[in-house]
Amino acid sequence: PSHSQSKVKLYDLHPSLADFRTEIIKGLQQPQKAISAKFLYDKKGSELFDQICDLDEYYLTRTEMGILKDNAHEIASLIGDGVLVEFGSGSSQKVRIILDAMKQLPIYVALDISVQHLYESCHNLVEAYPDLNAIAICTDYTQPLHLPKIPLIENKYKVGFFPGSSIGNLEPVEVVEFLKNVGKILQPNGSLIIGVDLKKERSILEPAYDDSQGVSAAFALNLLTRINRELKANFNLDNFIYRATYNELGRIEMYIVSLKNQVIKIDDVEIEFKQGELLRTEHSYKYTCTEFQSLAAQAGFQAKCVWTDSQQLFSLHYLTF
Ligand code: AVI
Repeated sequence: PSHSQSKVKLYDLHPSLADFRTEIIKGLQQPQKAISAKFLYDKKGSELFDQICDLDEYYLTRTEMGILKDNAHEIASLIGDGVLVEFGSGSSQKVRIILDAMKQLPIYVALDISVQHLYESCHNLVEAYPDLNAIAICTDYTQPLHLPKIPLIENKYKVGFFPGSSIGNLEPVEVVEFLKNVGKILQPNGSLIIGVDLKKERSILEPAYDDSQGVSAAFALNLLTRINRELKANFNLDNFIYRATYNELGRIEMYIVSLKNQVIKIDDVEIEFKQGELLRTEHSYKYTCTEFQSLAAQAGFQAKCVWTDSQQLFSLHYLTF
């Protein structure tokens, strides 16, 4: 029996949660209505996103897991005795594929914004890998950040891990800023393993973001339910639909569409929607390998190697800083 509870060290940097009300109202008062994708992930939203990951049409998760499995030994040897730093660790599932292939477990640092999810996931991980040294840092990894002084990892070779193609939900300019920030955390001589969804035919991409069971639609529309509940708003969900389209900018654009002219109240604030008006919930950019490598180069990363699946659906890049 292992007494692993004490093996997770938690540092809570108390990320300032953006003011939900202020950001939502600001987003809805813009000429092109838009809401930041981070607000999709309340409890229900996180559950729906997990369901999306299991959909037949959503090839991303299983394809990336396959690439990780197929190359786990090479990845493990690249990490060696370095410190593995995961950005947005969520439920820390994919990292297990790497840990399973390591001769000696690395020190694992998990960064995530949700303190409870972070701590529970690290705790479960340490249960499964009793010899793992896990450090959980609660922080908003999309904001410029410094790691606290942790003697165990200071001056050690660090390998960043950012799976899931979450990088695709940032605008390209934000990608460069984010990667610069990642580089600062990993330096000197750090490296990064990052999952990036590849450009491909519309006939594969669009169903992945608008599936036959309507889970993707429910995921987006849950944002309105959340606003109704938390901000005393009166969105009628029957008057809105979800739409996802891939366009020549190389991105999936996800929208909520108003089915009629209507005025919504958020507490005492009125928001007008025209029939057919769009509220943007997310962008999901797709990159060729060379497109992504040149973005990464702008942030000071050198492309060392890229792994893909046999159908060229998804890429996993290994970059050094
Ligand atoms: C989290 N992120 C990588 C997902 C994606 O594929 O862009 C978010 C998502 N939204 C709807 N389906 C998936």
